[in-house]
Amino acid sequence: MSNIKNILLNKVSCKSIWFMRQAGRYLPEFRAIRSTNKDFIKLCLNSELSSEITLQPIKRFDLDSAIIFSDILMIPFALGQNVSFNKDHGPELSNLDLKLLLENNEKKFTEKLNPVYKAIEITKKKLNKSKSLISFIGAPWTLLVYMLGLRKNKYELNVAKLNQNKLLIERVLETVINYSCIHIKNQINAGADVVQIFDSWAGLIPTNFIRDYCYTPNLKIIEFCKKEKIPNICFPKGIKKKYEEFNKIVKPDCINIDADIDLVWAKEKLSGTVIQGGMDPNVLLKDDKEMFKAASKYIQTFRGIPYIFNLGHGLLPQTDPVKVEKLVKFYRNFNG
Ligand code: 1CP
Repeated sequence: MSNIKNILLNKVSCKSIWFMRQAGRYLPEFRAIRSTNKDFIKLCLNSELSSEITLQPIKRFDLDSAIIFSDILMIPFALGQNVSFNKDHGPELSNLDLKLLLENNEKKFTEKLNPVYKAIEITKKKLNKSKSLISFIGAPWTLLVYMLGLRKNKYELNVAKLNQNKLLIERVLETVINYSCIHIKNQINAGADVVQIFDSWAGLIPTNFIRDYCYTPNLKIIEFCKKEKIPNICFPKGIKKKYEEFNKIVKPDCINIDADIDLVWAKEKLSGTVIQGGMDPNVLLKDDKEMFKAASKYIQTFRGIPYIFNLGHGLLPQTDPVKVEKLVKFYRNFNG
């Protein structure tokens, strides 16, 4: 059984390390491919290249898991929205047309994302059997933030828009939950071992909406995973002390903590659930001594309980790959 699957299903403590955004802009070999593939969506739909990019960090650092090179915005794309990635503005989506959204069906959706599933198949064949292949989706709320343009700027929600569009939000959420389950199932059928659900913008949700927009949609997806026996990881980033309530309600196999979460608090309040991640990705921009000190804290606090080493968010584009290599070596050799 692959490494992470074993930890998630059997709740065992063993060494396991991978990084969110491990395939990406900090790697020169990724930038080389990206520079001749200007259309990001097209690149995600190029199964051979997507598989090659997925395996780049595994070749370099011998990590325990690969995460398929794709994007959370492949779902809105497959549902008919135009998605473009502009260098300094982040992703841009065309206006959502509810009528068109509701005209989708499973067959059409699956056909559009077939290259992603093919990339998983290719990668699985090339990946050493002891390693896990992680698939992912964006949580429904996080997708809605992009699909309906719910942010005023990078870190602020347009609360008026949220209040004015409750009915629309309900409809879109329901549809997104439905297709997210289809996308998970297709990725697992193609050979993925685990699914991670990124609720990257959960921290923006006002408290009075947290149940409807964060807990319930994540719960519906986790209930689907449990029915299908799919090992799962939730990442409700930025919800602070609400991590405890989220974990009690949603009950994922594993929960990724962010850098705001106190380790000792997490160990106590999230006990029974496998914990993943936590370390601030900015730590990799500091000197070695500081980086090792921070990593030791995580390794020592979670020693003896099921813990997967990772970060509190994705690796930053300005990270030096040499630092990643040093961190992996430090983790592998850590005994103290
Ligand atoms: O070269 C480029 O300009 C593209 C940069 C890039 C990359 C490498 C984007 C655009 N997406 C990706 C790949 C990606 N996205 C992966 C690959 C696997 C890996 O982790 O190695 C994953 C898991 C994602 C997931 C993703 N996309 C999230 C959730 C995780 C997170 O970072 O919070 C989110 C929010 C997105 C949207 C997105 N896609 C790309 C960017 C720059 C963003 C974030 C934009 C924003 O801040 O709103």
